[in-house]
Amino acid sequence: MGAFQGVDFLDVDASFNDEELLARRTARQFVDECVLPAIDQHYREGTFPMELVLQMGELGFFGSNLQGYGCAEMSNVAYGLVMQELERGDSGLRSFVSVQSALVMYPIHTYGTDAQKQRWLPLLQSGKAIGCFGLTEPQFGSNPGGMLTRAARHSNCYVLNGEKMWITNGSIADVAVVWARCEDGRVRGFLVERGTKGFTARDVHGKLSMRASITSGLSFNECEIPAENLLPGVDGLRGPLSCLTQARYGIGWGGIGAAMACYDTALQYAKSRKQFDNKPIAAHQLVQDKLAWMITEISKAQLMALHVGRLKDEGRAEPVHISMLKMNNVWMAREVARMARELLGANGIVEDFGVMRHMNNLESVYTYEGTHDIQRLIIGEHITGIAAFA
Ligand code: TGC
Ligand code: FAD
Repeated sequence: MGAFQGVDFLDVDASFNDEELLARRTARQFVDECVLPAIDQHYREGTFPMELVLQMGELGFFGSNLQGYGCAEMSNVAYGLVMQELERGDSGLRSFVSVQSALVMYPIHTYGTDAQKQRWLPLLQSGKAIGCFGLTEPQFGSNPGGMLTRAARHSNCYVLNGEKMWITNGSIADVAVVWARCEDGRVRGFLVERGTKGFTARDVHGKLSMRASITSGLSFNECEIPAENLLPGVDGLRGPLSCLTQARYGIGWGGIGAAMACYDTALQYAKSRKQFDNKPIAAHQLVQDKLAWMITEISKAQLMALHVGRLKDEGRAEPVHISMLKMNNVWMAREVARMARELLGANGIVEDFGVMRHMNNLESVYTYEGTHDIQRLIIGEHITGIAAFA
């Protein structure tokens, strides 16, 4: 397949400023030169490309839309374009950056003490430390409010007991942002450092999706956390849910990247693959119908991402806007990946073309950060005023 030239049917590029185009160019080049040559092997072997972490730190990808502490202070649109390009490489790579930035740096930046910020943010920004975010439990996924993990206050510490499940970067994290229910019934966030007695992490094996990403279960058994590791700036479920809003925003852009990769591959393939009378399959109406559908959906997704990004930069994006962005753009990417796989025929199932890797990854993306149907219910609650979760 030829080099990726971008996908921009509606000239959305004209709406990006120089800073945003530079961020995209930097991430695009990084993905082309460093990610794509290595990703198939990592996916096959079920390993995360750790060798890229420090480089991503140097390029300013971690916490890039946050202020201070060495962060790149990009606009939310520029941050989104970085996430788009990373997911054009692989959803696992974008996941790593989402977790580090939106689920670990964001809560420390927004709810942490000065000492917590000084200690962790420069390390996380540079990639010298890795973070993870523990909200989901074996029995509580879509409904984190049911969590069983408990934090009991002792004289100078909290004692954590419980289990977290499906945690990206769990076993490689230097610091885990863990959400637990306190004795007063309120959910609070804690910074749990690697090596803390009573804290263990164990990887999930046998994944057929997100193979180039580490996913772990976390266990807390009479795990003593110094009292100063509590995130003091928030209590209640609003704490973790506000972090999800940040991460869902990045995923909304990331889906475009995975879809672009699949569309670009399918278009190039359809123009070169010949069947019946030595004509390219792109000459058939049914094939053009699929390609036209794909580019239309990608273009709509780009416009929504750009609009929500501009709202976020103006401080006007509501969580429900971001739910719509995540829901639509990941659905779109999953459909585009499936259609691309179909257009490649048998070649669609081998690793060389990448579409099946994206397709499998997108099954996880469709489910995590709030499933597609949970985003739908969030929108439903907003427009009707009636919560339909229970
Ligand atoms: P509810 O009563 O609606 O809300 C409780 C409090 O939270 C506030 N709130 C939000 N704040 C900011 N952003 C949001 N998105 C918010 N949603 C709600 C709300 O205003 C309220 O505040 P307050 O001050 O009045 O107390 O809570 P609920 O228990 O009814 O939950 C509603 C529901 C189902 C929407 C929520 O539980 C939900 O979003 N569930 C989905 C769970 C989820 O998304 N889990 C993701 C885990 S992390 C992950 O998947 C990482 S993948 C990482 C990767 O590799 O990329
Ligand atoms: P369930 O909640 O059991 O849902 C199963 C099905 O039931 C879904 O289709 C869902 O839409 C549907 N459903 C549930 N409730 C309703 C309802 N009220 N109405 C209609 N339908 C409903 N979590 C973290 O905390 N941190 C992480 O870093 C993290 N990383 C992840 C990485 C990967 C690769 C994956 C796959 C998951 C990760 N997760 C993480 C967990 C993820 O957030 C959960 O899987 C997700 O929230 C869904 O929870 P569940 O899997 O328990 O599904």
